[in-house]
Amino acid sequence: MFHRSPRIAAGLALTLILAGCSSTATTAPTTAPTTAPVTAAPVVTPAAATPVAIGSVVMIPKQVNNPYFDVAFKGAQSAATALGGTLTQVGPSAADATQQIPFIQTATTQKASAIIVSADDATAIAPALQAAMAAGIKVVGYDSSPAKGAYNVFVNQADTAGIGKGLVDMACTEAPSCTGEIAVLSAAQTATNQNAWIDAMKTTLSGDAKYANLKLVATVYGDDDPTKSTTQAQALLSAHPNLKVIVAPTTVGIVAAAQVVKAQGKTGKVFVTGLGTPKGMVDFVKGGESPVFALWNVTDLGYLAYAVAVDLINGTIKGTAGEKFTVKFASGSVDYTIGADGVVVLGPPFVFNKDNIDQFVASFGF
Ligand code: RAM
Repeated sequence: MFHRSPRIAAGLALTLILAGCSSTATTAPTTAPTTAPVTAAPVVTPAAATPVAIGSVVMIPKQVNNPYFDVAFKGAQSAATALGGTLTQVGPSAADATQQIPFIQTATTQKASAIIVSADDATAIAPALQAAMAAGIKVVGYDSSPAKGAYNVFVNQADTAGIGKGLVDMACTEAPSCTGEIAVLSAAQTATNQNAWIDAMKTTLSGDAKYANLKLVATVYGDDDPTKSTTQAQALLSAHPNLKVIVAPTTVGIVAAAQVVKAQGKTGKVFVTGLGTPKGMVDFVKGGESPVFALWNVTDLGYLAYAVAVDLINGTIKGTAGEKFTVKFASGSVDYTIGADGVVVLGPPFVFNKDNIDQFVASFGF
């Protein structure tokens, strides 16, 4: 289920932090050594836990020149300020696993304490991540999951099946009478997150009679590149003159699709939905090209990923299902439990429309 109001994070309920209120009692030894001078018995204080240095954390997004990842990095930077450690972001300029692997290898050689990575290709980057883990580096996937066994924890932005259903529901809202041709404009063909969402869309489309009149006619890939996404959106409109909705589950693709619909004078005839930043889409929501779309709080996603890295470095979590931890966001503390396959879910996404988009732009700032 998607949120429909501009509440920033699920963490509005405050958790009482009882830091420093340890109730561990210590007793002085009752027998003093016979040779000891007759003075007060030695006072034994418990050894203070040696703080673990967080060290250097390297964040490797799918690509560096994508505003989505800049926002996630800002969230991680806030967490580094609050929790300690040195954070740097490096990564490829295109969403391409071949270009992403050397950044993982360099972070390993430089003995980073943790790598936080959004996978361009789950399996292609797995050997490099496994080598990092073998060298003692903690690996946190965020946004787009590496293959199982190639991370300690994957921080998923939202429940995958829920995103798939949400995307179909929004297409159903935009297509007149929930009827007609729809197409997907995705990111890279190898992107774990987009592929999982598209699969979940297909499951939703075939699993409920409500969507029987929506026909998915094409899935194309713009590689999170504005130019290629534009060309792909144009090609969709030419190849499918009866297209009603373009679903772009990528912040780059959704803007490109909305621009193409507007430029071709198809506003009100072809609609765009998917996952986009409120700031990038505000004109298209108000203009009618994209009446409804969704996203999560990307700043919180970066913050959570960094907080998980710190807990792994500290050893307070290992990435095992059932482990619990608390993250103190600016908006309040949130309790998390690690699920199957070491996955932690940030929370439900938010749905944007012309009535709430200004509030979201103001509160999210992206
Ligand atoms: C793009 C990226 C990212 C995805 C968002 C929605 O910026 O592909 O992986 O999560 O869109």
